Amino acid sequence: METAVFLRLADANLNRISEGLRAVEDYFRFVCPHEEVAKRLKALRQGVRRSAGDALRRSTRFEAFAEDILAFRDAAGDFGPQMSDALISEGSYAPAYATDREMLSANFKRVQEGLRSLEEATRCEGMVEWSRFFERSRYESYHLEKEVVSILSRCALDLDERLVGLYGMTAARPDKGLTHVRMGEILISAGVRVLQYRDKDADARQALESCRILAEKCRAAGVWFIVNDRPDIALLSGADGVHLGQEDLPIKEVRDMASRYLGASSRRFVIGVSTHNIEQVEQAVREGADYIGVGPIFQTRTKPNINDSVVGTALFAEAKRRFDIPMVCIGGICPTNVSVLLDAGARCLAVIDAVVSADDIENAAAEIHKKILTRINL
Ligand code: 3NM
Repeated sequence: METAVFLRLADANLNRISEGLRAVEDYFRFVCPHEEVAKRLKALRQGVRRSAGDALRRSTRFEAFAEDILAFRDAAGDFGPQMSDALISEGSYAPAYATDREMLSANFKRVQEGLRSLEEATRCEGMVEWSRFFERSRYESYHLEKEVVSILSRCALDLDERLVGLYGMTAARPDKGLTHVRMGEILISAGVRVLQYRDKDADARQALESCRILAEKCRAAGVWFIVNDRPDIALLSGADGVHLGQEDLPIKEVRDMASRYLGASSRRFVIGVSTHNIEQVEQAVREGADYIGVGPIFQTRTKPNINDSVVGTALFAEAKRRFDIPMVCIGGICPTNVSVLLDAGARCLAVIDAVVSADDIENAAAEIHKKILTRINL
C-alpha cells in the first residue's frame, strides 16, 4: 500500500472510530448519565486516537509525513457521503433512528468497522503490534456495547432512580375500613416512588377495577405502578409493569404479551421477578428481568409458608456481588432491621406487615422511606 494511501485510510478510520465513540460517550454523559461507562468510552477513544496517532507520527516509515496526518485527508474526494445520500433516496438507509438503542448500535458498528479496517491495514503493512492493538480495542468495544445495552434499559426505565427507598405494597385493613386502593393512596402520600398492587383475594374484575384507579393515582403523583402476578391486569390497567413470582408466566411470554398490547412503548413496561436462591437470580438476569425481588430475608408473617426458606442477607450479598441488576429486598423487614440491609448495600426495601399493621400507616411508611434515602444520601 502506498504510504499516502495508508495514511489516508488511517486518518479516515481514526476519525470514524473517535466520532462513533464520542456519539456514544455523549449519550452517556448527557442523555443517560453514567460516569463509569462514559469514562471507559473516553479511555478507548483517547487510547485509539492518541496512541495510534502518535505511533503513526513516530514510526520511521512515516517520518517524512510525520508533521501532519491531516495532509492526507481528502474529504472532498471521499465518496462516502454521496453513498449515504444514494441509500437514503433508495429507502435503504433510515435518516432517523427509531430508538436510542439503534443509534448506539449504529455507532458501535462504525467503531468496530473502523477498528477492523485499521487492524487489517496495519497487518498488511506488517505492523503486527498495531494490528493486535486494534484487535484488542475492537474486543473492548464489543464488551462495552454489551454493557451499554443493559445500562440503557435501566436508564430508559429510570430503574436506579425509581427503585430507591420503600417499595410500597398494598394490603387491605378491613378492621380499619381500608381497601387496597385506600392503602395505595396512603403509601403514595408517604412518598414512595413505586407502588405494587398485591391482592391475593380479589377476583379479576375487582382487581382490574382497583388497578385502574391506582394506576391513575400513581400517574398523577409520578409514582410507578406495578401489579403483582397478573400481566393481563397490569396491561389492561395501564400499569408501568408487573411483578412475577416463580410460578407466574415466564418473562419472555410476558414481554411478547406486552409488545403485542403496547407496541413500541412496551420497552417501558417493567418486569420484576421474585427470587429465593442464587439459581433463580441467575435465571431472572439471563431472561431479562428489569429488577429482582430477593427474599424472604427474614421470617415473615405475611407469607408464613416460606419461612423455612429464609435467606438472610447472604443471598442478597451474593446476588449483589455477582449480578448487576436492581434488587429489592423483601420479607420480614421492619424499622429495627432496616439498617442491617442498608449496611449490606440495599437501596430498596419492600415492606408489608410493618407498615400496614402500624397505627399510623403513612408515618410508618414515610419513616422507613426516609431512613433509606438518608442513608444513601438522596
Ligand atoms: N414475597 P412482610 S416475602 C410477598 O420472599 C412476599 O419473595 C416474599 O411481607 C419473597 O413485609 C413476602 O410482611 C412477604 O414480611 C413480605
